[in-house]
Amino acid sequence: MKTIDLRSDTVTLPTPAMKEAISNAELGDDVFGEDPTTIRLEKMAAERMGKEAAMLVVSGTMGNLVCILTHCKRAEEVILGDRSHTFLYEAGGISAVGGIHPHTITNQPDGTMRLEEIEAAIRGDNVHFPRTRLICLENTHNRCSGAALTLEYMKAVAELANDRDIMVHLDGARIFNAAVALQVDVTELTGYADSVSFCLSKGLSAPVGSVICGSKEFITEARRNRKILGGGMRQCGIIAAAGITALDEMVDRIADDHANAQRLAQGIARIPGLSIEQERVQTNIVYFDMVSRQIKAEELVSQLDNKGIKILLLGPSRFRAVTHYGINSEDIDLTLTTLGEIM
Ligand code: TLP
Repeated sequence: MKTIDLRSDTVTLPTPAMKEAISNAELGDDVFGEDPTTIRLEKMAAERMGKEAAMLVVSGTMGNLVCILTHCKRAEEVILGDRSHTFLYEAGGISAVGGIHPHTITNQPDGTMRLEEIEAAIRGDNVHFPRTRLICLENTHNRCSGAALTLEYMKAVAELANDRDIMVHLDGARIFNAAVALQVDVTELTGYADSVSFCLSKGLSAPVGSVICGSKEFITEARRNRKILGGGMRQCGIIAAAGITALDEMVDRIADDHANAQRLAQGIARIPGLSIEQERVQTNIVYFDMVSRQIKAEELVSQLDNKGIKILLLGPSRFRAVTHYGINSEDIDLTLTTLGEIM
């Protein structure tokens, strides 16, 4: 029986082409700057993101941490959403490692932070205050229904930041999902950020890795911060090779994941006892809720699990299902039938 694993797009396994690329990868020691495959991926990633330079890192968490460490010194402040991945799920790394102060602002259901709230959060010059150095955006926004932040919003934040001499970092773990959903080139979105971190190992299906992108100067400094974190890798062409295949072959098919997420959301809307804000489903992430009192949320998850279907429980009655390369439309239909039967 096939497991239908909808817990995350991080569960995707490498494609046959990636495995082949991995086994044929030309390798060297990347800490000496001598791994040709990593150099190729970094050049390609920088071009795709419209930035001067790029650097491979182990994970999205490391990507955000290295970028934020590179922008901010100790006791400086970063403005970020209260539902952002960096605030919720990165183990407090920016404070623990960098002594960087997080200033959270409410994330609206569409993943934005209100501009006037960002503006009000920027500190004046006063000895009592930390200095505001950075604003972090997340696109797509994981905890906010996988929402894609629009070009207009990204531009407005960038203008606000530029006026105040503040940098913008983009957690673009799923930036290609945003570009596909908005039907824009990814560089149109990344153009509004000074640094970007994007993941190879989510919707793009590579086994490991994220890439950070920015100016040459920024990436040179980031290389030192990655080293501090123990993230200097040797023959990481093994990882980069799959990343190159991911960028070459896996971006366009993301539209299928979005179509499957729509199919799932539409089906869930028809199942009594479940509720979903269907209009919020824009990309590959589907949140829905249990409203029936006849079955507990944990019970639904475990009954699905017994039938080989995995979803995440992310609150007392809130579920998340994420579509990806390992999921096709029949899997969605089987999930819906099973959900309907259990409910
Ligand atoms: N998100 C994971 C979990 O950590 C929640 C998931 O399953 O969605 N930024 C964003 C927006 C993310 O969603 C994630 C991972 C990361 C950063 C961190 O990436 P990794 O897991 O590679 O450290």
